[in-house]
Amino acid sequence: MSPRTVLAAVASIVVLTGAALAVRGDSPLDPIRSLVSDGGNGAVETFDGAPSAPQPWTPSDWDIQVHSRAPGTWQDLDSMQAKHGADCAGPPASHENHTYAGAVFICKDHLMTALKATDYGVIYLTPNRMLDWSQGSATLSVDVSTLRQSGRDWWDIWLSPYDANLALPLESWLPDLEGEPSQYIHIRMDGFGSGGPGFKVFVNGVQLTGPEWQGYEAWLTQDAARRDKFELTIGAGRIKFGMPGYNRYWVDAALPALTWNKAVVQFGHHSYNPTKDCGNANPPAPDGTCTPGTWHWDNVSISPNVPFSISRVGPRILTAPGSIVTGAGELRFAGICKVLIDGAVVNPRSTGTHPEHFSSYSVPVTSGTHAISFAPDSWYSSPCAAKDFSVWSLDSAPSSSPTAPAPATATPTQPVATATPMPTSTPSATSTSPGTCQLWADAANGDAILVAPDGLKWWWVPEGGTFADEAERILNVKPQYPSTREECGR
Ligand SMILES: [Ca+2]
Repeated sequence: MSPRTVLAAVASIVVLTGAALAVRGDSPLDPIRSLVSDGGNGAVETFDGAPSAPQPWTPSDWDIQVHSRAPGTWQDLDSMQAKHGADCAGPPASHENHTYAGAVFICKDHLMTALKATDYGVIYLTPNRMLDWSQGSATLSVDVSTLRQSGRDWWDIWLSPYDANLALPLESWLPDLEGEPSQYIHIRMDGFGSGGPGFKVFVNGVQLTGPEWQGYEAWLTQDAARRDKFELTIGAGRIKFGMPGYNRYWVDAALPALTWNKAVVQFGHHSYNPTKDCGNANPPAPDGTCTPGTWHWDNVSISPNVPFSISRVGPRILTAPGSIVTGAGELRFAGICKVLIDGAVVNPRSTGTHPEHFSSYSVPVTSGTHAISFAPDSWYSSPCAAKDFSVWSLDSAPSSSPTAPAPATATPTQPVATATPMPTSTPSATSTSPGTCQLWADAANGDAILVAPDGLKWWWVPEGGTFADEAERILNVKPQYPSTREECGR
C-alpha cells in the first residue's frame, strides 16, 4: 500500500475565538468541566486546568473513544513519548505514556491527544452539541497545534446527522473499522504537493476543492507550542473551511444538497504506524524525523448549536461477558465479534463487511443493568471486545454531573474460544504452507489475510499493491510471529 501522505502542521499565534470566552474558576485538580455558553447561541470549550502533571481528561459531557487495532494493545497502548513533560512543561519536553487514560490529557489550559498505533489507531472526541445551520450559517472552530510529527499521523473532523453518527468512523479504504457514516462531511488533513499538510473536504464522498491548493507550510512554520485557529462555516448554501488568521481556505464552495442541517461533531487523531517509511513514502516532520504524534487542542466553539445528552459509562472495555449500568437512551460503543445485550444479538450501525474490525453501535436501551456478551461473527471468532460505552439521548439536557463509572463485573473467562483456522467466506487460498501460518488472498478484491499461529487473523486492504507485498507487510508488523516468515516461505 502506498502510505497516505497525510500531514499536519500549522502554527502561529493562538487566535482567540470571536465568541466571548467564559472565565472559569476551576482549580487545577477539579474535575474538568467542558462546554459552557458563549453568551449567545453557541458554546465553547476552553479545556481549563494547569495541573502539575499531565491530567487525564474525563469530561462528563464529551464522548471519548480511544481505539488501537492490535489486540495486544487493547489494555495498554504502544508506548510513546507524549509532548509536555511529566511536570507539564511545554514542547519539546515529553513524558512516556502507554495508558488509555493518559492518551487524552490536560496541561497548561489546553487538551492533548497522544497516540502511537503500530497497526492503526484513532482517538475521537465528541462534544454534546450539534452544530446547527438550520437557521442560516453556523461556525465550528478549534485551535490546534501545527507540528506534524509524521505523515502517518493526522487529524480530522467528521460531521454527521445524529441518527447516522458512528462511534468510530473511518474512510473505508483505510485498514481498519467499518467505513464512513451513511451521511457525512469529512475534513481531513492530507498531503499537498506544495506546503506540506493541508486539508481535504468531502461531502458524502464527493471532494470539494479550492480556492487554496497549498499546505499550510506555505504560510507558516510548523509549531508544537503555538495553536492556530481552524474554522468551518456551513449553511446558507455555502461551506468554507480554512485558517481565518491567514485568510487561507481549502474549501469555499457551494454546499451540496443535504437532507440534514444539524450535525454531531467529532474530532479525530489518527496513528497508522507513524515511524514507517520515514522520509520516503512517509513525509517527515521538519526536523526529518517521524515520531508518534501529540496534537494540542483548545477553544472549541460550536455556534449555534443544539445540545444533547452524553453519559459515559464503564468499564472502558469488556473482553469477556460482563455488565454495564446505563440510563435510558442509545448505548453507543465499539465492538468486535457479534455483541449481545441482555442475551440478544444487536446490530451495528456501521455497515462495513469486515468482521475482523470493530463496528460502531448505537442501540436503544432502558435504564438499568445490562449484560454484555459475545458470539462469533462470520469467520471471525476471537478475541472479542466492546468498549468506550456511553448513553446518548436527544431527550435530556446535557448532564452536569460527573461521570460515574459503573462497576465492572467482567468474568475472567473468554467468551469465545473457537478460533477457526481459516476464513469460511470468500477468500480463497493462494499461498499455504506447512506449519500453522497461513496466508490467504481474496481474489475478488485483493485483500490479504494472515492467519497467525494462535488463530488471530489480520486482514489488510492493499491500495493497488500486490498480494505478495501485502503479505510481507503483514509479517513485518507482526514481529511476535517471527516463525511465520519461514513457515510461509518468505
Ligand atoms: Ca484553554
